[in-house]
Amino acid sequence: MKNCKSFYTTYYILSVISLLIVSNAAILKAQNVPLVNITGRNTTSLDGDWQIIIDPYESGFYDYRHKESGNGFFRNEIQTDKTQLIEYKFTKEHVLKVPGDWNSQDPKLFYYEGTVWYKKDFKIKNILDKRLFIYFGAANYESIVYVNGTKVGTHIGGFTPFCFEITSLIKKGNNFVVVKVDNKRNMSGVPTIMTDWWNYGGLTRDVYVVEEPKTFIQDYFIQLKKNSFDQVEGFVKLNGTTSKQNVKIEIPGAKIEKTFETNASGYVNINIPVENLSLWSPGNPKLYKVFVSSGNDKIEDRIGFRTISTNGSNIILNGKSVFLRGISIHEENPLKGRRAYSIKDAEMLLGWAKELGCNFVRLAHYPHNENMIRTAEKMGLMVWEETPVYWTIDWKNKNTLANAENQLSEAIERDKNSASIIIWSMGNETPVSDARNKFLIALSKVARKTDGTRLISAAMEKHTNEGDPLTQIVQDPFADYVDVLAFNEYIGWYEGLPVKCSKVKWKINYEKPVIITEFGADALGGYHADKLTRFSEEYQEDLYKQQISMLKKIPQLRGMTPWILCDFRSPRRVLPYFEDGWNRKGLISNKGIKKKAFYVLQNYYKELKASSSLLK
Ligand code: GCB
Repeated sequence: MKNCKSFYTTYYILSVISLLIVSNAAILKAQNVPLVNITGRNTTSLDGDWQIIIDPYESGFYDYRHKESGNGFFRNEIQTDKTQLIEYKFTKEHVLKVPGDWNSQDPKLFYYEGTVWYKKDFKIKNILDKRLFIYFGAANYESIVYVNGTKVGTHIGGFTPFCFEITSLIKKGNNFVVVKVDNKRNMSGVPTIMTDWWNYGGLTRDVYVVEEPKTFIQDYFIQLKKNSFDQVEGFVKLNGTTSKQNVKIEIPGAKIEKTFETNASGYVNINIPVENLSLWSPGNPKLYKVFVSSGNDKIEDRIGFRTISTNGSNIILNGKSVFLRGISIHEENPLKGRRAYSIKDAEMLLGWAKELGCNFVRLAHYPHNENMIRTAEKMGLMVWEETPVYWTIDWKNKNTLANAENQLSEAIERDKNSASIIIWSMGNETPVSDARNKFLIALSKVARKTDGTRLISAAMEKHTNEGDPLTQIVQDPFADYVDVLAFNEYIGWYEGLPVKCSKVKWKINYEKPVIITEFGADALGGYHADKLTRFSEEYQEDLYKQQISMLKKIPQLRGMTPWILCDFRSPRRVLPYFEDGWNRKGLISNKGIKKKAFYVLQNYYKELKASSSLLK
């Protein structure tokens, strides 16, 4: 009992100290400072081994009354006196690799959903005349960051970058960062508790310390003006100035050099006349070197220039109609059964898409890492980028909407200079209701306001005409707000057998381009049977043949992204032997086997490329 009392006294004192640290942190007013083009900046990588503590009860965060104590794992855990009670310790033996999900790195963490604390020591040689930031490519789902024992910020959302200023906390020499990463699902989150993909937790993408001069280039938007081939438009935004500054933009390959003057807060809209740019397209993935400079700061980027619009039911790329030969992809390396994060992962996945004959990929169901976007851009693949507004969102909850808007804004902030991205998707398979319509309309307004150059869509649902089950229609008020009408359908898998495809009629009363964002069937790679046997490669092959014949009859059809390039892990897929925790709709198995349906789609895409007057 006595011991117990002294324990609680110590505990109380620790909590008070911690509270002081926490309130001190509040004074910092840390906020996310989005930095465009992270790889073009002066960075030190914090990738590699991070020490970890697995903390399912969040003891490092809550006290025994479940009150936020801030007590614990972010503080320097060095024991100064043997009587001091410390019940936690980061050790060299308990480490995880960053970038990387925790599930695939330690069998104990395979199904884990909760908190893991990460710690990394780092050195800063010189702090004079610099501003320092800590940048996370992404961490799923909620992260709290502490530097040298002080809380610097919180971020919600598993797929977009966040960055905090740490200048005032850094000492010359040794420093350390601790991050509490929590991937617990919740009903008001984005996504919610129900998804058909693995809830990989952890510091899943690269982490950097970024060094900047006092005034630096935080953000820029440099793209062709909507529907124009002779004007580049956008803005440059400096951070750290209170007076007007000059900003120079150079594109040596296009003989462009122009200087602008910002307003006193460091912001300027730009407009540059251009001539004869070599336009980016799948057949010509031309990227220009672009330099943005101001004062002591200069950033190099590679930017492609193209236009994208619609006209009636056509999608117009650089003035010509284009058919989107696509495929859907999850951000997962199927051969390793883990999150994809590296350039190599991106080259493997997108290389398979190229082999399939694609000029377009749907990066489902959340913003993928920047390597995917930049590799797609280099390879000449157009991209559909999506927010994790998926299935069962808490439509009436204002915080949920703010969260979704924030995740969308962060994705656009990061990728707005990428020629490959042609469509922002507001979400996937969200059931029509007033509250849902308002939610999606609000999101689409954010997208249009932040980026007036690209198209907007959402993977919607199709419906069946009442009284006539074979007539398929799209009846969704949100269709009025999109540029491209996209929907998923599983005729022949969740809905009847493949032969049903030959019987249905489509009545789509919109003069807008139509993309089928999903169709598919599960097949276990290497399992062969007749074409009516579920889970066989032959069933999936037949389904693809029947789907393609059916879809060709939709007059407004301008593209498709069947579900999906590779088998992917999903805890919903519990059927022994055939599924074993994998969604088997991949055209490529998790062992790298190309299933028969791969070749059906490949042949169709070859045919389209050879015969079509549409752009190749
Ligand atoms: C869908 C979802 C996708 C699933 C897929 C399936 O409609 O959009 O996330 O994985 O169906 O396999 O059921």
